[in-house]
Amino acid sequence: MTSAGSATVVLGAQWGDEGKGKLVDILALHSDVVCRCQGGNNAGHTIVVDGVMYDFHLLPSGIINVDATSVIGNGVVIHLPGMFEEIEKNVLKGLVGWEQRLIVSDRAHLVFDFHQTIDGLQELEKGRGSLGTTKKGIGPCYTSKASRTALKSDGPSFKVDVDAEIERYRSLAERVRPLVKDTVYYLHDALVNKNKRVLIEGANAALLDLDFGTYPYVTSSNCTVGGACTGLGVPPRAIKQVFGVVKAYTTRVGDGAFPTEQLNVVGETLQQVGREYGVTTGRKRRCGWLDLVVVKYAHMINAFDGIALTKLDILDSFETIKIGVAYKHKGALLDAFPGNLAVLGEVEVEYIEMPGWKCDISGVRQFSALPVNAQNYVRKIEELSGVKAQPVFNPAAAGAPGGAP
Ligand code: 2SA
Ligand code: GDP
Ligand code: MG
Repeated sequence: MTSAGSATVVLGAQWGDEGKGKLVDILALHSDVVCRCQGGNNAGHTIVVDGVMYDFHLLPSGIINVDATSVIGNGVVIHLPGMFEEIEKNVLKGLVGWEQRLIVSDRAHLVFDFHQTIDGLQELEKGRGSLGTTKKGIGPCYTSKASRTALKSDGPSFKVDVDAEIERYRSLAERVRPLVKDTVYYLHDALVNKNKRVLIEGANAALLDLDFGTYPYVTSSNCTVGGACTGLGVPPRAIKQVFGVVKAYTTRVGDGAFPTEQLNVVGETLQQVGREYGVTTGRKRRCGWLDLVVVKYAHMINAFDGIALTKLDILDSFETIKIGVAYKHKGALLDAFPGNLAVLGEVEVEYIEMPGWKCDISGVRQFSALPVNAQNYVRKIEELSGVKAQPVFNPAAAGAPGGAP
């Protein structure tokens, strides 16, 4: 649970889409402030409240909680048209009172339409070597930020109507102005003077981290715990808990190495039963067995206090279930997750195999009610990762908001 005067961080421990939105929605009930610290509207966080499915991209998933303030921090890159479209879409679904509880950092950088155009053109230019970005302009916007100059817009196949774009953003600037605040001071005051419970919602995931992920097949922000500090101005000491969200198998959307990927009926089953489609782009996600080398690597960087395990029910039909436990390269066991992408692309995965439970667990709400083979699967993840793991059950049945479909 979140505690007063401190921050709790929720992070993806794989390649994203682990179900962070679902955990954030649950923890937001015990939080006063819910923040996004990095990324932009490339992210797609799904939550289900009272049978209504909401997908958040830029807004913190906690915006649904009428008792919490939502903060879009300095580390986030904001596409204003996208943000207002997202708000309007969710208002139609029942989101109320957001004007009173959404704060946008005065230091956050803006994604312009031309950043998105450049993102698309760069992907096109790379052809078969493309990264599989969401084309939301995330990379080009962070590039502009890091270069400390306006992006040059005189590429050969690219023309910007600067005046028209500025005019369009001028009117959006008026709409966003009432929401803009110095969120660094706001959060300092909330934590230090007001003893508030702050929840930080990571976007994307460890293996998509610009520094620690499978570069260059990564996003352009730090999706590991450091990003929570730099993206909000919250000191490391304020962080009291870090939860890693782990899906019971692995998915990846976009290109890049994926050692436990199953290009067979196993992968197809996970994709279909798990309804693994990108929330932002609608792309089919690539699927494979749980990779503990990845989870342990993410834990090493983030020091998780606990693992929140999601989508265990998607494994219901399997006779046996595999877990990747080690990598071998050219016959030798590796003692680390390889930083070299060529090596990662060549590793052989060593698996352990566990018996499946072969029954429907989607209605289960507590650990002790899980079939013993499902309990064993969770315990094995704990044993191999060295972190306490807790399945995230759908709380909707117990009368609380949130949870999986
Ligand atoms: P980008 O657009 O520059 O951040 O893309 C770079 C890489 O990061 C991956 N990425 C993601 N991976 C998983 N989920 C994401 N959000 C959406 C979702 C994705 C979607 O929730 O489903 O709808 O396709 C996300 N955002 C970025 C991306 O695939 C590239 O590999
Ligand atoms: P995020 O980006 O980490 O927030 O995750 P996404 O929202 O992109 O993808 C996770 C998907 O899995 C969403 O559609 C969730 O509703 C769904 N989900 C989360 N937990 C569970 C679960 O335990 N069981 C099932 N069946 N679906 C789940
Ligand atoms: Mg997602």
